[in-house]
Amino acid sequence: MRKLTKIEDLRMMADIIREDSIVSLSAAKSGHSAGPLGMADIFTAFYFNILKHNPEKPNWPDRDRLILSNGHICPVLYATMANAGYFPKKELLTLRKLGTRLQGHPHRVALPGLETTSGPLGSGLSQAAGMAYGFKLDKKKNLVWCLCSDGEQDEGNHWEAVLFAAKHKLNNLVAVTDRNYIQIDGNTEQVMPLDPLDQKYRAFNWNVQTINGNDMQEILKVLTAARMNKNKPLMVIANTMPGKGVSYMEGDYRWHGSPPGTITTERTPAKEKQTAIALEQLHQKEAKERGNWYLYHKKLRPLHS
Ligand SMILES: Cc1ncc(C[n+]2csc(CCOP(=O)(O)OP(=O)(O)O)c2C)c(N)n1
Ligand SMILES: [Mg+2]
Repeated sequence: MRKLTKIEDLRMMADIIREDSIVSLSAAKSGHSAGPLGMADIFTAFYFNILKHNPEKPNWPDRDRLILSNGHICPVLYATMANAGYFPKKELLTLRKLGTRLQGHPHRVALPGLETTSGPLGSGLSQAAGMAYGFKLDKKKNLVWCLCSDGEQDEGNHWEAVLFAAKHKLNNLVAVTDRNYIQIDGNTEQVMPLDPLDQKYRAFNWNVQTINGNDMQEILKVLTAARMNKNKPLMVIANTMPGKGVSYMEGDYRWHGSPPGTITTERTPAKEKQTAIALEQLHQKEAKERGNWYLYHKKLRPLHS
């Protein structure tokens, strides 16, 4: 595993992963932008610091399990896995193409390193809770992490898993909610209110932590401590900015399911300029954080440079 321990290195990697997500989405001409950009910091923290995993041995039995329940944000999963060494970065350009291993929703059998096939929202926490329970029965120490979105918590199945995990005191299960307040048709609180989400999980007998999901320091602190989680399952509510890093996407639900170059809003530049502007904005941010580190680790540069 390629481990990064310095906060500035992790921040820079997150920016590279944002750029690579945009490059692959633009090449695909379809797919989801807002969630991947918002979750890039958390994915970076997982694959470059927190997770016990080995890209060269994806089936290593002692690995942690990371389940992506909201499968539609997989462009960021693929960009992170490629940078972590699971497959060549140029394969990111095959996103959503016919026959690719990088399907529009993750296909476990196609790509080594994926733990589940996902896309139907609301089912990932059940899968993760089942795995965590299995590890308990087998007296194994593996940790199960489950990434979920806020919109998918409109699904009843999600809450059945919440009950199950609390009943079995699955302290080896840590879920992270991408609390970006958007879903396909608008703001979550208008479509189907979830707040106060932290109190709901406490009432269901979970431990709860709330973090700024775009602050690397906070992410590392809470996810590192999560390894010591005791007595109950843990929900980390990560407040994130959908579309993080691209000015015309930030906070706008209309980018939930579209790549740059495909839609016009009152905030967007002309369609044909959207990809270039997104990459320029992300690249400037990355360049600021880059310093000498970049020269040393040149091979980690973004796909398009
Ligand atoms: C069971 C199910 N119903 C509907 C969909 C279609 N769908 C895909 S993403 C999405 C919005 C979910 O909200 P969220 O995950 O919070 O969106 P994001 O924050 O990533 O924009 C919907 C309704 C689905 N994938 N599965
Ligand atoms: Mg959401």
